[in-house]
Amino acid sequence: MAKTFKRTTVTSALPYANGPVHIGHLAGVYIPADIYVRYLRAKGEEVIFIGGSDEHGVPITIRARKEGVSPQDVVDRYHTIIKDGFKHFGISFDIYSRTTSPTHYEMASNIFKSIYEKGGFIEKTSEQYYDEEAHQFLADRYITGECPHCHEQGAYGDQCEKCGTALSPTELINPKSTISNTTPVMKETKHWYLPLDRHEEWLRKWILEDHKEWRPNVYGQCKSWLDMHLLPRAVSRDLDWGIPLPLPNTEGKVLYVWFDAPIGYISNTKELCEKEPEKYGNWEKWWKDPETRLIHFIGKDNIVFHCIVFPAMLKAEGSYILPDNVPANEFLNLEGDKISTSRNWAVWMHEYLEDFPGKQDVLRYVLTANAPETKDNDFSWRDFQSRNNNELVAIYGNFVNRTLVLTWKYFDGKVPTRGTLTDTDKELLGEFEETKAKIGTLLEAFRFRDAQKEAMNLARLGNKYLADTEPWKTIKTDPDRVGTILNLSLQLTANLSIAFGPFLPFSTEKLQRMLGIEQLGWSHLGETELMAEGHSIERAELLFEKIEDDAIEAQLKRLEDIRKANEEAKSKEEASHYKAAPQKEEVPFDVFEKLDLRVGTVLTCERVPKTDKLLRFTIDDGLGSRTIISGLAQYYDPESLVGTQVVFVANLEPRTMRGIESRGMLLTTQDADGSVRLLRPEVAVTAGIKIS
Ligand code: B3M
Ligand code: ZN
Repeated sequence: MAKTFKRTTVTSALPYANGPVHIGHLAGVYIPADIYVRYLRAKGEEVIFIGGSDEHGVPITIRARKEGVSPQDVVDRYHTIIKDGFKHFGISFDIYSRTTSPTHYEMASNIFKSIYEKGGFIEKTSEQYYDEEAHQFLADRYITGECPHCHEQGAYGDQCEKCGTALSPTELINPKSTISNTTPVMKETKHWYLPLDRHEEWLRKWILEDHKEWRPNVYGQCKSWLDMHLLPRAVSRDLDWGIPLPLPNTEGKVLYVWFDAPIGYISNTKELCEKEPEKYGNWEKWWKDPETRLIHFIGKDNIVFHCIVFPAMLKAEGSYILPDNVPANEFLNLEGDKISTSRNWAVWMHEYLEDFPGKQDVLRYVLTANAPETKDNDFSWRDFQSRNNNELVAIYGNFVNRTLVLTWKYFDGKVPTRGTLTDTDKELLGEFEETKAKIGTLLEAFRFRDAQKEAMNLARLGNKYLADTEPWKTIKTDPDRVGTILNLSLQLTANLSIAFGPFLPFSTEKLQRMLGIEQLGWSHLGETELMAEGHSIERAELLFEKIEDDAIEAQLKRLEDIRKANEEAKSKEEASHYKAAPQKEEVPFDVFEKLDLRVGTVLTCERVPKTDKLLRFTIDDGLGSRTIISGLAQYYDPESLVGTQVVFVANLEPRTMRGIESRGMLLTTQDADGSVRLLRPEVAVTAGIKIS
């Protein structure tokens, strides 16, 4: 039997404060979490929604070093951008704090100490790379070298980005410290480990038997981790950015970022409860009372930390509850390609808010409609436009607008009286109830995409109802009947404002204002008399506006520019790693002499019809003229070549291509970035001159 709970603690992954938040984060974590929390609040449940920035970890120190600023500067900058963005986007956290807060330092240290005192860690000494010039141990990311697999130079100590293999720093060939560029040495260091192997047994039962209801992707990932057996995991690091290890004689050591970050959920709860005790009560009830249900919203790359490592930490500490569910999402792609912060291949939340002011709900709607709940999904700007124009505007917005406009036109903006109901009317009213049950069930199962679809289906029914009853015609013959139709349409409109409430908070607020109704709780969904007869409504304003092509094209152009810039950077990068091909076998001079190489002058040059690549040259070769076909059409404009000189092999056997006999071959070179160039003499020479 499902357990009943008194209250719910909802957390959403703490984004690293070393870059802004993009649509992948929104679709995967923050929008679903926000929908869920808004739904619980609308039901009047006791719920708390915790967010915050994750401000530790090596990537932040690397970024700071690159920019020549302190890690604190980096996290201050991004924490503000992220926090403000969430606020404008309507992610309704009860608190959005950060892991550099004093409350968090204290909480993380205390939890570490508590586990330590209970004997929950093991200590191990191992050898790790140390930079003797910088006097510090090197995090994996601070070591580069040659990949033992693909022999790429510049592979990192934790991964080769070229072939994707996970590495450990000792596998790198010829390792170098990225701090001093010197060769690091091995040195002994002591660390504290969480012995996950000791937790394996209860984790197996707790997840694999007691939580079969978890999403298949989450359950499956946990199962494969557990089946591979768990090993002790280090929870300390030699680093100068992080929470100092709260043990004597451990200078230079900090808590591993994945140890402190999830504790951030607890610290932020404490900070909030201490700020507003009347509203939220004691923080401990949100984390220690077995009647509290804990839900973590995260992306799929964080599953192991939230389902295995963090629960093991909490269990080792002993006084905390464990998560009841971890509805992790898969990834969202952008225009068919993986979202990437380093390649700037993303739609950033703060930029969207600038480019589409007031359209938070549109992005919320589209990202929920495409939520990667069961598999990776794609965001495209064309789909964004069409979901806005064909669904939000044409279905929901259109129904609401027609209802409000007609109410003004025929009834002076007052809710008309309801007369006898027809079968069509009764059918419509029946749908309200049903929708309520359907949306509620889906939301409780974390199926946000389908839940939103149900709300839209209700709006669809509204349009169908108006099309079937045709009040604009009936008004001439039976105005009382029109009163009934619009009364019901207004009831439906009020219902839609509740049904869409968790998904589209901005439009809901606007609609409820136009309808002149208070914020209506979820329990009112399904009611058929929300709008009292005679009640006045405001004049209709559009809930959604059409998005024109130019706005979409501007976004596509931006992405196209980024794609081009990335390609250029990539070929430059490849060129910088270019390795000359090994030398071919030696040949005697007389073999070389057999080749007849000459300079010629281009007389004519044109594209070979119906080919992409071929150019047809007529060359003055000193003896007369000859035809040569060459695959240069992608690199040269044929007209620009007329009159220039080329070098060609004169005595190559003729070849026929596309029905044209080519006598000889032009000499070219292809650079490491792929660009092709003709070889020519430094200054013009007589046509037909031999090369030797
Ligand atoms: N900052 C990883 C991430 O943003 C990490 C999540 C922490 S949740 C406690 O993907
Ligand atoms: Zn490699």
